[in-house]
Amino acid sequence: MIGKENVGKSSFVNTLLGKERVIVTPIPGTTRDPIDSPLKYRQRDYLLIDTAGLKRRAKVQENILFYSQLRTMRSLQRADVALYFIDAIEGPTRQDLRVIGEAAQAKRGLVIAINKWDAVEKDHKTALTWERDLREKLGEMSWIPIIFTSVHQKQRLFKLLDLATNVYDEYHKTVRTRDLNKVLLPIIKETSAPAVGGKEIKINYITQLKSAAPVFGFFCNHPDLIPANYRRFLEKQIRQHWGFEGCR
Ligand SMILES: Nc1nc2c(ncn2[C@@H]2O[C@H](COP(=O)(O)OP(=O)(O)OP(=O)(O)O)[C@@H](O)[C@H]2O)c(=O)[nH]1
Ligand SMILES: [Mg+2]
Repeated sequence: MIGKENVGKSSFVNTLLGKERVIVTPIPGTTRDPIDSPLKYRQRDYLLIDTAGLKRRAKVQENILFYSQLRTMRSLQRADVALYFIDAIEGPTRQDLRVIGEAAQAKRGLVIAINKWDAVEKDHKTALTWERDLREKLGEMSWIPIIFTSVHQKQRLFKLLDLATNVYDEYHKTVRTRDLNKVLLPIIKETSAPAVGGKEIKINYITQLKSAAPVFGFFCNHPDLIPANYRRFLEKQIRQHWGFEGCR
């Protein structure tokens, strides 16, 4: 559980556990150190790691801000999936987006929870608009699933846990080499990488590599000539065919 101070991370943990395991107050900075709580849910074992919230940019000196972010990144190293909490009243800030970007870089599974959804005045379109705006801000990180929660009204809390579980499973999924080649080679033939300096790029073979995070190897000549946008195109094809929601 990561995110800024006072967004409801500890409240979420308590509600899942069904007891007041960690301290909740309206005062920012309530949680000081990461607190681990085991949880059994649908025959699976979880370890919930409640962390100290990120300090708000405007309120503290640079060095305090730096250490609060370092602390969050350190907790992240211990996690398989990070649940990034955003305060619905406040909306996503630049700081939120930067830390989400760093979490994605750290190759952790990611889910974004917009909490305190109860406190937002809304009609039937609000969630859609909210999600669309956030996805726009996320840009190429729009593979991160987004869910609207309210700890106070116990809305979608176990759904959030299910989503995190799904991201974990996706993270450990292996696509068969045969399927990868059968699906992707025709696509690559149809939309090939642009030739650079008269050199034609030929991708001959694709396989998923053994790694902690999903990684795919594309065997080809001139790999250094493949432009970033063609790599993104291939990534998008993999996501379209095999999901990998919430995985970097
Ligand atoms: N309206 C509303 N308030 C909430 C919700 N979840 C938590 N809160 C309130 O938000 C305040 C902060 O909750 P905490 O759970 O302590 O937040 P935190 O993210 O753990 O904060 P730090 O430990 O400071 O990082 C408390 O007053 C909660 O009652 C929610 O879904 N809706
Ligand atoms: Mg807390």
